[in-house]
Amino acid sequence: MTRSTEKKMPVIAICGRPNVGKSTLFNRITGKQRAIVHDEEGITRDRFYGTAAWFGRQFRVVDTGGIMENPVDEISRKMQEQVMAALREADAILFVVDGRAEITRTDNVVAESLRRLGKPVLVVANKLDNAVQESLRLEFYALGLGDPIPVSATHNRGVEDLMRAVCEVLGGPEAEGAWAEENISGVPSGELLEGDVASEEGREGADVLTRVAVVGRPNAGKSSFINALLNEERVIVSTVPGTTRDAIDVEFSWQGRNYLLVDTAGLRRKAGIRKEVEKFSVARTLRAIRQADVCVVMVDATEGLADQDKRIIGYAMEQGVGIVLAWTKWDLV
Ligand SMILES: Nc1nc2c(ncn2[C@@H]2O[C@H](COP(=O)(O)OP(=O)(O)OP(=O)(O)O)[C@@H](O)[C@H]2O)c(=O)[nH]1
Ligand SMILES: [Mg+2]
Repeated sequence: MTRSTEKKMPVIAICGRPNVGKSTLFNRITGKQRAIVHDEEGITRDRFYGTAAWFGRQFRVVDTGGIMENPVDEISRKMQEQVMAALREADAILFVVDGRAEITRTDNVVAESLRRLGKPVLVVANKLDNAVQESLRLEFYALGLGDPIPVSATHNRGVEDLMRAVCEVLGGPEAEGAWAEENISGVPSGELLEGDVASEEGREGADVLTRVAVVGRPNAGKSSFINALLNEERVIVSTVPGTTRDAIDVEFSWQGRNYLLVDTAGLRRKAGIRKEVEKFSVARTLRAIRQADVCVVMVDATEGLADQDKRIIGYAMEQGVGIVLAWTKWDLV
């Protein structure tokens, strides 16, 4: 699969309140355990893209951070901008609600803005883990966005029906092909795109694209560097160390070559890791290094080369990955 085919795929954005199971659903739809799932609010921050194939159609799927009505801190405010960017780009929107909870004020506010957006929206009542709970979906008719679809992302219930509904709302000429006999008789659930199976630990589209992992200690300036290259707020930047959590893939073309830049969570000393979510982040950063062709190791010039930087460089060298050392915050030296 080349990047140009990806560009043409319809985009499905997953949005909703914090902790309703958006990332769990994203992982189900894309058939991979890529997005970080954790029982805490506000885990996902940046936009996180993946590809999926269902019923013979291909999609780009984007997971987003939880929607908050009154974001108080800088990161939360920037998260909301990232959600808006995903919704602007979307061809269809999955509005995920907690099927076992009452409709909240935030749910209603989101529903209202989604109606105004005028794009196809499907209400996904998640966390309905068994047949008895399924009837709880009826509560969500009150959102005024049509038939709520009962799903259990954790138990993989209802995901196939959801994706069938997605194909229907997207319509278009390819949709007719989607109902060809071989697609109905085959088992379509979460089938992976060709080449994707190998890519989990392999190098997706290595022939067309150079993978560049941007790594370093927390707050070294990795995300700022990526935004500067792209000249847009693609990833969230804040002064809080540990802002980036997932390893975020960003496509980038320069002088006729295609690159996949991977913004990663900063690697701090093991002793400094206290929150469980950071362990997930570290695992994803290490994977990004293993999969990279080149690692740009960002070192904060105001702090100089620390032991932790040497460990990061050592790990990249062990993996046989090319290394570029970049000194950031040079203006402060
Ligand atoms: N019982 C049940 N739990 C679920 C289901 N889907 C998600 N969860 C749990 O809900 C919690 C939050 O899941 P996430 O997928 O991280 O939720 P999110 O909406 O992405 O959360 P933020 O990124 O923080 O906004 C985790 O503990 C999940 O295991 C489901 O279908 N059933
Ligand atoms: Mg999430």
